Amino acid sequence: MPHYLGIDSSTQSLSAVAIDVEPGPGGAGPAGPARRRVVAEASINFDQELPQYGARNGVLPNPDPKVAHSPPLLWADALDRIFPKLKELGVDLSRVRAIAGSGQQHGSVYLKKGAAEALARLDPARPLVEGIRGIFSRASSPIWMDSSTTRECREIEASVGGSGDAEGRALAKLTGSRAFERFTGPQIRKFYRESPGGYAETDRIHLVSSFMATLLSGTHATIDPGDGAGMNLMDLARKTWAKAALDATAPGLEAKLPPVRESWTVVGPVSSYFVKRHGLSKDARVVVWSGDNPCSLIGVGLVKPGRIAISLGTSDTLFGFMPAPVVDEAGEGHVFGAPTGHYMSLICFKNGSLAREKVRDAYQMGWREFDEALRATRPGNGGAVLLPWFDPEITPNVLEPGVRRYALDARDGPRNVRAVVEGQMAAMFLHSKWMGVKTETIYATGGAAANREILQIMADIHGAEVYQFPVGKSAALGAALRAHHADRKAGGQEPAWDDVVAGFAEPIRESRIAPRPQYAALYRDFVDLYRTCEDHARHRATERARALEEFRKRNES
Ligand code: ADP
Ligand code: XUL
Repeated sequence: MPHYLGIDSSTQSLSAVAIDVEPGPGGAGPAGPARRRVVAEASINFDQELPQYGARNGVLPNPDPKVAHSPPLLWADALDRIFPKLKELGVDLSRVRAIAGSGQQHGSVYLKKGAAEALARLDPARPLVEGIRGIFSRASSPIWMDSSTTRECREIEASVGGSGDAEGRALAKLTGSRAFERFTGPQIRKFYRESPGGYAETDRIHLVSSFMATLLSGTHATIDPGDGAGMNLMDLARKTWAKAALDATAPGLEAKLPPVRESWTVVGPVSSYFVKRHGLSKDARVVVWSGDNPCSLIGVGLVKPGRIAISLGTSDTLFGFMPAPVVDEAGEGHVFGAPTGHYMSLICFKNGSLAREKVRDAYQMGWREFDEALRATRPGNGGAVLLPWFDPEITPNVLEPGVRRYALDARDGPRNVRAVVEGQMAAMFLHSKWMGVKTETIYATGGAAANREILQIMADIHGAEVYQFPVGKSAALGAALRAHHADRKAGGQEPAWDDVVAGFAEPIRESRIAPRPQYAALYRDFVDLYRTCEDHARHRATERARALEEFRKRNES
């Protein structure tokens, strides 16, 4: 039976999921669940297994809380090390027919001229990182956690929409999102401004996703509309680079970007390095990689409208399938391409798992004690609210970090634990209203979706039933399913997405967590209360930022 491989290069780890799919008569489906199975799942945690790159939680420490970069060599090293792990788990790599992948979104990698040539002549006797050290024109990669480009965001919005377009509506209409600090366009503009020499030396700018596919194939890979939409550079409707956005970002940019191609594009066969070093077949296809959220959309089977998923990973995201793009023009939401060729809506919260971990650690708890604290405290927490902005927050947009507590004693561990989770879930509920989806069912994924106490609060606050999945690594699974889909397309078939995801991306029926009706009214009140706290904190933050600006204007020349 052929294997398909999905690899997810995320913030804190790199994971792989290998699946088996029986082609069925004549190579087409529908193949039932018995003929489809996950063969192996493997993972490399960056902090634990590759500490020599100096990252913490996958990110390079920086004195400026707004700056977040990672070393691209770390991702490459993890890619080189995942194949022996899969082999140890019994995966016959020579049977892999296609590999697709998923990357943390928005992050960018800057390569010099000659990078593809260097990749094509790598020595398989030596580790990948040794052969690629010289290909970068920028040593580190800004990632999605970076929020240091507010100036560039405003410049790009004004350039595309004119100075009257204070909310970036024109850019949102064109690209699917107003300008966001972590998006690739503003990051590229900052690099161009701060390091014009480095920008000039850059021959190609890749996303994490297309960089990883480039390593695997030894040729510059294309970008798909799922990840391309996270750049503030792609015309969302046309799925091509948008001239107005390119011009607003940096000169000569189009020549440095790979083209946008559909999510089932085959980049080429796997490079001879991976064939010789790891025993992959020389015919194995590398399929264009996408973003982790678009891949998760497939990995939880959201190939039709009507349901949403919440991913509780390093970031918390809430997303849903969208048949045609409906943009949140003035808002906090995004529209990305979906790997099916349609669209998806998404909102992203930066203070996700790491915020829960910070609260857990502050009271010397493990996840078991964290769960006990949730069980020992009451829904609504007596009106306590915690705004968990340990780092600058994306949704709502808060650039000055700081945890805010209302009616909550910082010394009270159990109530702080409940408050962080209730605050996060209330924020998701409030900020997802623009999507206009009536949420009756939520598919939960990501590392923290293993935690049923957290999911109960999710169910109660959203008033929706919540399901877990057998494969926790939904982004890697979604990538493996995309590899299967693209391989069949390349073989001349038109596989239906329902059939592609069948038997894999299905929730565990018995995992259902129902919303508890006795708390419905209480949580409606709680969401209102939460909103007033958020408004209060944001109002004060804006006031302070203005006062600071005023102070600097008057007193620093
Ligand atoms: P990413 O793919 O973004 O690197 P994952 O989806 O693998 O992240 O999720 C990793 C996170 O899952 C960890 O940071 C951790 O906080 C969280 N996690 C793991 N187990 C639990 C648990 N039992 N309860 C809550 N959170 C958990
Ligand atoms: C989505 C986002 C994050 C990253 C990292 O817009 O910024 O979810 O994709 O997972």
